[in-house]
Amino acid sequence: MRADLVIKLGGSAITQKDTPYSPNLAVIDRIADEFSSSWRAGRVLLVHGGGSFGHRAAIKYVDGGSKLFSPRGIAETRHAMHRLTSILAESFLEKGVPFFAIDPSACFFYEEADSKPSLGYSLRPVELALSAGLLPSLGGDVVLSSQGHGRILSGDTIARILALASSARLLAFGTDVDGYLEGGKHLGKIGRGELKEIIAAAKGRSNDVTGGMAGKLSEVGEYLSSGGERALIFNATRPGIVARLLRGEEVEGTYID
Ligand code: IP8
Repeated sequence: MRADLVIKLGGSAITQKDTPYSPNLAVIDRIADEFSSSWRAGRVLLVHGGGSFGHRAAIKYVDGGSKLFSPRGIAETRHAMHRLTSILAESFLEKGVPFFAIDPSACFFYEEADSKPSLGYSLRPVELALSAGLLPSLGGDVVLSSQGHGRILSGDTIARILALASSARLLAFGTDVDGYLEGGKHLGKIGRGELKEIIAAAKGRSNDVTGGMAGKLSEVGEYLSSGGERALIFNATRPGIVARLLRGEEVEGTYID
């Protein structure tokens, strides 16, 4: 499988994080418009986060980490992500973009022995969707474990796996901030050698956005050390950036390579 670009749309950009189950339709519709003008079939993979849908549902049931033991909780979380995915699909399809949702819960799974989770998956449906001229789209999800429970699988992890599997030129994380912020200003570039220190600093800060940022930067670290080429953190709420990424242009944000 070969793709140029993997774009993850973070829940902070596409939902209203503080209002349960509410999409940010203005941002979703604008991004769908930008895909409609600038997307070319066969080269882009889309991933999205859970925001006030998946996280809202899961928070009632997770065990303090990422496990869900309640069948009802697993099913509700899956359904919450399904609702958000449907909203995205409607918007993209209305603009003529063949958004093709692939449920990670149906192609990712955890095999666990001695409480060591190992993530298994088949990306063949993603590959086939790409070659069929569709826009494959996967959301963060709850996926099932061989031990009989569910586990939250972040869209950030899915995006990293897809970028590595498709030898993408760029793994781009869209958030609601302008990149990695240090002292109120965003850094235009981070070298892979600086990443460890920056992740430790980001983890030490307590607000939500930074917590999310530390997770993203850790995925970027794993991506680069597994052979990934280049990653980006950008602001998906700013008009025009997604269109420029789709056209292969440089954009504002924090590049990490
Ligand atoms: O927002 C989380 O995905 P993320 C998915 O990409 C669920 O971390 C189900 C909470």
